[in-house]
Amino acid sequence: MSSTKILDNKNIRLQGSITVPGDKSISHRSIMFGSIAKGKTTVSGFLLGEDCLSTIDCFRKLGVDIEVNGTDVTIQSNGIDKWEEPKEVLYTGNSGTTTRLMLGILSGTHLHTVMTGDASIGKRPMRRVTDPLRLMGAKIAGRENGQYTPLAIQGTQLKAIDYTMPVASAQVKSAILLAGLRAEGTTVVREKEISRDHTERMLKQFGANIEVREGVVSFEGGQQLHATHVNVPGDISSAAFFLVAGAITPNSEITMNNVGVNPTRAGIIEVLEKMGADMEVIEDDHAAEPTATITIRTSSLQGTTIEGEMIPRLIDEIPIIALLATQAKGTTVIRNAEELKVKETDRLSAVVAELKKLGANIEATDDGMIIQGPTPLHGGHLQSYGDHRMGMMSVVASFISSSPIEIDDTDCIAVSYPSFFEHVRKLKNEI
Ligand code: SPQ
Repeated sequence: MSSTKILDNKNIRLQGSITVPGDKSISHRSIMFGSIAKGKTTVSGFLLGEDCLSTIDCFRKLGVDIEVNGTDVTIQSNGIDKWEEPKEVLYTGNSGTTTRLMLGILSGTHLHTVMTGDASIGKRPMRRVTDPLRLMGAKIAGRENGQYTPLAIQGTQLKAIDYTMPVASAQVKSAILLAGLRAEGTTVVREKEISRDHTERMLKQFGANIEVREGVVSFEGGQQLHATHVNVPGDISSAAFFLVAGAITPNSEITMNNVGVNPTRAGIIEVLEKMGADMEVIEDDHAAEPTATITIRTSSLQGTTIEGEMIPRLIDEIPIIALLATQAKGTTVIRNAEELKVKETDRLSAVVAELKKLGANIEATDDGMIIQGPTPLHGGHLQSYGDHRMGMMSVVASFISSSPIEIDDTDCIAVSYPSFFEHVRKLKNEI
């Protein structure tokens, strides 16, 4: 396996401030919306992670002119009606967001396209998207009746649907809404638990008339998007690793500015507050996406229960929250998190297996885990499973382990946080 790292972080503390990279979900959407709209869209704070670069690559293959200059991106598009039929397969890499949202977008175009991704994408379920899209009239073919990539999409005229979501998923909701842009009639999506709402916010930002009320999103098809400027805030899912690192590593204090704190993403802040973390959150911007400056210090933590509507608001943070819980006094119970089984890897089994190797008292349940703490962790040899969030969780564990931690395949961290090790070096001080 490539990029094995042996981390000996005994006797360190974390001190200082960092600016976490741009939000992955919003960065993807900025390229998608900017490519659909006719004209020039500019983006600042774009995440140069591998997943978002895959999205750029797909739209370039559709003939959209996209220039990247540091974290500034310029998208010059003639609009969705003028996209070119790509001669090559669209490669979505490791990105579930790219794959699922593109399905929704491409279904309503005039184009034939084929999409595939890496080995992990090849195992992630797509019927959750292809089924509702087929109800809209989409023509999609793929392995196991459209469950797995590679997927071939023959664009066609779509019709609107009124859809009640069987799982809380922003990717499913967004794929339907993006297909709805090209559909005849009013598209309605109903959610029992609210998933991240970046697509709804960005539709408004690009001038669409959309109604959002108590878990029901509806809007009229055929609306044009208008090119604009998108300011991408820092990714709270990336900040989460340093929020937990700061709380569990002795003698630490970390400040992060410009962190996106959209309420549909900010579950980890509520959990840290409930667990008694020494933390300050100062909201600074109320633009399309709210942001804050967050300071966290070494904390004395209590176990808690995380379940229900909270789960979609911190779904990607559960691996690092599990590590946090090993250092909290008492029992932490995580329930209703079965969606973790279909991420880049089965994050439920992976988290339990890896933290057990370090001596954590953690057991898997059908839909979550139970963790008893606090437990001192020792070193060990961990796998990342090629999953960026598992890789970063293992690195943070090394800040409190009594002996070195060896981690296989840390290259995958570049999927969402290419400057992660640089930030670790910046914050790390030997005591
Ligand atoms: O894009 P991908 O690979 O699915 O990335 C993940 C992640 O950990 O970064 C999930 F594995 O984030 C998803 C998130 O879990 C990104 C996302 C989005 O941008 O809409 C929504 C969530 O997925 P879902 O399945 O709940 O809709």
